[in-house]
Amino acid sequence: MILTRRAMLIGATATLAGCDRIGSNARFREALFSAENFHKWAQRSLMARDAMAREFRPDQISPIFRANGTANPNTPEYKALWRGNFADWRLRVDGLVARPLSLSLAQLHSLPHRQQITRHDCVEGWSAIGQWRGVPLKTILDGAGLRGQARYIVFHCADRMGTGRPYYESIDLTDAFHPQTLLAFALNDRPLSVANGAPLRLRVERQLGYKQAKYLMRIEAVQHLSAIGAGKGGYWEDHANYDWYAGI
Ligand SMILES: Nc1nc2c(c(=O)[nH]1)N[C@H]1C(S)=C(S)[C@@H](COP(=O)(O)O)O[C@H]1N2
Ligand SMILES: [Mo]
Repeated sequence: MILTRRAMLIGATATLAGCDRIGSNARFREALFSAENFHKWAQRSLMARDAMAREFRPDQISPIFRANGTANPNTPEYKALWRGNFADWRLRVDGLVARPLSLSLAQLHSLPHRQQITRHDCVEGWSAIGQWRGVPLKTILDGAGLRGQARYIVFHCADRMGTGRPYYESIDLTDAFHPQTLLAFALNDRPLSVANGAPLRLRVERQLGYKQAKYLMRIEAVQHLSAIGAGKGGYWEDHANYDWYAGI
């Protein structure tokens, strides 16, 4: 099910113990040894990945949080939702989940919130500090109930890019369950503007700007990324060879 660090370590230990019973030749021992090294390495990097992104003070908030990429999806569907103040917008949560969800903004507002002041770093060479408020993604995923095969969470957005293809992004479960990973509906104490991703965007604070998907419409739990878009896990990964893992 949900891959906690503890569960992974228990799994790794069980595998090693199981292997130990299977054989004792030199090559096998060598493999076991390297598996053990791998295990230690994995443990260290997992711990590092659990670390919190730096949070800032209110007086450090950037006066303007510039918009980048799509500043308005401008599709007939999005315009209709915007005109209705997003009352008819729904976030779909589906894929490898036990209970598919369809959540209104009001429902998201009624769930426990988290607020954090973090720095956004765009690969194009600019940064901005903003205060985000939203629902931890974990809350939503726990509500939907991830199935055991789920390995990635995919974020489908309302905007289409120059190629006509929709923007999308994806993250692994370590990032999805990180306490600072939010579905954010407010920036600097105001509802998200259209330029910054209204009505809802992802904040995955230990990743670069292009992972912070705006204009969320649908969250999908999948086992593999290969079936979506060109299969590299995100719009810029597909079209500009950006790294899928943009951890900082
Ligand atoms: N749906 C969607 N999400 C997106 C983009 C986009 O064009 N469309 N651009 C990405 C990039 S490259 C960055 S740097 C940030 C910009 O967020 P901002 O417009 O709030 O500054 O959003 C990311 N998420
Ligand atoms: Mo970016």
